[in-house]
Amino acid sequence: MRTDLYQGHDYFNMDDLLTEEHKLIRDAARSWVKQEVSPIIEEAAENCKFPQHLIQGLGEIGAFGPYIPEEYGGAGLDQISYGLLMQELERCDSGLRSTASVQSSLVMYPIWKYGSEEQKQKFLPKLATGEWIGCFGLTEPDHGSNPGGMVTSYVEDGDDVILNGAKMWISNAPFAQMAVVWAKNEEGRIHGLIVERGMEGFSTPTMKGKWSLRASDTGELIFDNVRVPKSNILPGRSGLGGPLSCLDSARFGIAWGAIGAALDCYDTALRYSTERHQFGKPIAGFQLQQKKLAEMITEITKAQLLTLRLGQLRNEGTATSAQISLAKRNNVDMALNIAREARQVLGAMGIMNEYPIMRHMMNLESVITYEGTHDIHLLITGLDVTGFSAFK
Ligand code: TGC
Ligand code: FAD
Repeated sequence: MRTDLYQGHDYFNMDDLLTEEHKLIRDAARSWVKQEVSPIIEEAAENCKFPQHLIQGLGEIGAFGPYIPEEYGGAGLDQISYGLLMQELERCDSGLRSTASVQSSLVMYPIWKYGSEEQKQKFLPKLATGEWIGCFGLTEPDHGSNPGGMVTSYVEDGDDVILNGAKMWISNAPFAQMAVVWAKNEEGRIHGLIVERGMEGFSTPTMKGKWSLRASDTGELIFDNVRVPKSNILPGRSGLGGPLSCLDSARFGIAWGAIGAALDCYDTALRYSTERHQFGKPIAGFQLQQKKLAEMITEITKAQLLTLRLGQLRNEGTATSAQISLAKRNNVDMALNIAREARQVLGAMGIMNEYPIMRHMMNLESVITYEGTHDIHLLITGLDVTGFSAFK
C-alpha cells in the first residue's frame, strides 16, 4: 500500500477567492480521505464493494446535504462548499463522491425542495448523518437519456398507490434504506415517491460485472405491486422538471468532483516524472513529458476557474441548467483526457493499482455517461445557443 502523498495544485491562486470556511471544509475532507479512505480504496475497487463503514465519517465531514438548512440536519453551507467537498471525495474515487452526491443532490434535495414538512422532518435528519442512505430511481432499462419516456407507473388505491415497473443502474440501491423514485400517475404525469426498504414487492438486486465505478454499489429497483402510502408522494412538483432540477444539483457536484480526479492524476504523474529516470535523467526533463504535464495543469486551471464562477452563480441562484451542463461536460472530458495522458507518463506502472490513475480512468468512463451523457450535454448547449432542439 502506497502512502497518499497528494497535495492540491492552485496555479492561479484560486484559494484567494475562497473564504476561511471553504478552506477549512476542504482541508478537513482531505485529511479524512487521506486517513480513512486512501488506505482501503484500491481493495474496495478490487472487491467491487462500497465500504459502508465510511458512511458515518462522510456524515461527520458534512458530505451529506451540506447546503440543506441546519433545521433539517444539514450543514447550511453554500454551493462552493458543496463543490469543494465533492472535489475532495472524487480526488480519491468517483464512487465515493457518487455516494455523497446521490445522497445530497438526488435524495435530500428533492425531499427538501418538493417534500411536505412531515417528509422533511422524517427523512432529512437521518439522511444527513448517514443513519439512512437513499438512492434515486430515474433511469429504466429502456429509458436512459430519454427519462420522459419512463413506463414505471402507479395507480391509486384508497390512501395508497400501487407502484409497478423497474429502474436500472441505480447507485447505492443494493443497501439503501429508501429510494426517491420517479413514476407516472394515471394521467401520465411524473411524480416523485419515497419507497422504503421492507415495502412488500420492492427489491434491489445488485448489478454485477462493472469494470468502472467498482467502489460504488449499483443495482436495480424492482416494483412488483408495491403499496406506497400517498403520504410518501412528494407534493411540491410534478413533471420531468422535478427530477431534472435534481440533476442540475448533482451535475454541479460532478463538475467539481471531476477536477478532483484530474488533480490526483496530475499530482501522481508530476511526482513520478521527477522520480523516474531514463537515459540518465528524470523523465520530467524531456519535452514530451513536459508537454503532457503543462497541458494537464492548463486544463485543470481552466476548469477550476469555470467551476468557481459556476459556484458563485449557484450561490446567487442564477446559474442556468445549460451552464451546469457545459461545466459537467467540459470537466469530465478534461479529467478523462488527463487520466489517459497521466497513465502514459507512468509507463507500465500506470496500469498498476499501486497508483490511482487507472482506477480514475475507469471510473470516469461512468462519470462521462451518467447524469447525462457527453453527447446529451453537447445537445443541451446546442439547444441553448441556437434555440433548436436536436434531441428528437
Ligand atoms: P424537455 O422537454 O426539454 O423538458 C421537460 C420539462 O423539464 C424542464 N427541464 C428542466 N427543469 C429543471 N431543470 C432542468 N435541467 C431541466 N431541463 C428541462 C423543461 O422546461 C420541461 O418543463 P415543462 O414544464 O415544459 O414540462 O425534456 P426532454 O424529454 O426533451 O429531455 C431533455 C433531456 C434529454 C435534456 C433530458 O431528459 C436529460 O437531461 N436526459 C439525460 C438523462 C439523465 O441525465 N439521467 C440521469 C439519471 S440519474 C444519474 O445518472 C445518477 S448517477 C449518480 C451518481 O452515481 O453520481
Ligand atoms: P442511452 O440513452 O441508451 O444512450 C446510448 C448512446 O446514445 C449514448 O452515447 C447517448 O449519448 C446516445 N444518445 C441517446 N440519445 C441521443 C440523442 N437524442 N442524440 C444523440 N445521441 C443520443 N441513473 C439513475 O437514475 N440513478 C442512478 O443512481 C444512476 N447511477 C448510475 C451509475 C452508473 C455506474 C452508471 C453507469 C449509470 C447510472 N445511472 C443512474 C444511469 C445513467 O444516468 C444513464 O446510463 C445515462 O443517463 C445514459 O443512459 P443509457 O445508459 O441508457 O444510454
